[in-house]
Amino acid sequence: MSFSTIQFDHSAGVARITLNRPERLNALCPEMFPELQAALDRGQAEGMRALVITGAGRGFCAGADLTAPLVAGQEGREDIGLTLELYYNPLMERLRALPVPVIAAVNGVAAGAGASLALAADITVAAESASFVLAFARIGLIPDGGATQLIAERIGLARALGLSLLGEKVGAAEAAQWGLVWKCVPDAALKDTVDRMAQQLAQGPTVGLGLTKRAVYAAARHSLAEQLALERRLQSEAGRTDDFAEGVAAFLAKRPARFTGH
Ligand code: T3D
Repeated sequence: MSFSTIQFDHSAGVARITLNRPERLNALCPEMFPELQAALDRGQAEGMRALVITGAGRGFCAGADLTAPLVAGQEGREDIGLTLELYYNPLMERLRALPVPVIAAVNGVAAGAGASLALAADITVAAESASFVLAFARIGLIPDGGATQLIAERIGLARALGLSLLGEKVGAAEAAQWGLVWKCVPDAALKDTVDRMAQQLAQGPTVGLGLTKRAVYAAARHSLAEQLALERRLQSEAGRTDDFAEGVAAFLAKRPARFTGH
């Protein structure tokens, strides 16, 4: 599949998806969802070991394209809920389930479902001039794309409700102070910071990192006993990898580990 609304490249284990509709602040249009899914298929088929999502131009993603809404359902009986079910939800669930780390490099405003996308990443790094705005309230919708859960989990109910109900913009520095994002960096440093991070992850013990992501996300919905049981199961898997053997051997030999991702 060739891409018209995104760019995709993959080099040395790092796949990069760039939302590429800068004139609309990379708003999510109907063509973008199949392209995003196809890019993820390609990355997985090519053995990506880390994924970066970013935006072209001055925005990260302005959420749903309000000039070309993605409507699902029969004519006259369109249902935004069905649109979510068919397009948004599968994307968010797929990012969560990807067995490799996902980094959002938030280069500018992330609004509506664009904020959800930025926060669906495992690590969100924001440029100083970036901002987050739950614009849903301004148009009579509820936060979607997982935002009602993702935001409260990161910053607590008081701030999640404030942002959701007031639709106020929060800048990257404050977002980092609140724990909404991992780091806020100077604009000029965003690309290098994220590239270095992605390379580090892509050269890491991929299976262990994927299992780590699974365990951390599962924790919020488990009792301690359930979580301990999950850790026991996933650690068995991690302990059988070549990378575990290599990590221990490298430590004992006082040399850097050479992980293969197996
Ligand atoms: O049906 C479904 O798909 C349901 C799913 C819904 C999920 C959602 O995401 S709902 C929320 C949708 N998003 C918004 O409501 C955000 C709308 N945009 C804004 O509030 C502002 O543009 C921003 C706060 C994001 C940025 O403001 P600013 O001042 O930096 O830029 P701007 O001038 O408003 O925008 C620049 C251009 O991008 C402008 O086009 P123009 O006038 O230069 O031709 C603007 O219209 C366009 N643009 C920005 N956001 C969108 C958009 N075009 C289409 N859809 C957008 N969401």
